[in-house]
Amino acid sequence: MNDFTVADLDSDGVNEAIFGNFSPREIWITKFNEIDTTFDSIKVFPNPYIEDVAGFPIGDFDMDGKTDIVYAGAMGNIYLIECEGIDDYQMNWTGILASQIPI
Ligand SMILES: [Ca+2]
Ligand SMILES: [Ca+2]
Repeated sequence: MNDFTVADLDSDGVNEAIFGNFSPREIWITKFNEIDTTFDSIKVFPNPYIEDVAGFPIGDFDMDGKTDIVYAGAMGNIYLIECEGIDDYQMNWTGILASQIPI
């Protein structure tokens, strides 16, 4: 588990946790369950590339009112997950650091 980060990602008053899993390499978003005080899995994003990832800056970087979550991989890939609604998350953008682009 990598960079366990807790925040209310969908602004519903209940905290989510997002973290990276090493084997297999995936990003997990979970939601705090107030009844049994554990985290319930909401969404798992497999890494498109075999690389370790770290993050997770959280904000509304494109100012559209929906929370954005960013993380980056060891090979220079950058990923952005956006919260589209309560418990609804989509990977909306991926990119690569400029120094990694072949010229
Ligand atoms: Ca929430
Ligand atoms: Ca946004």
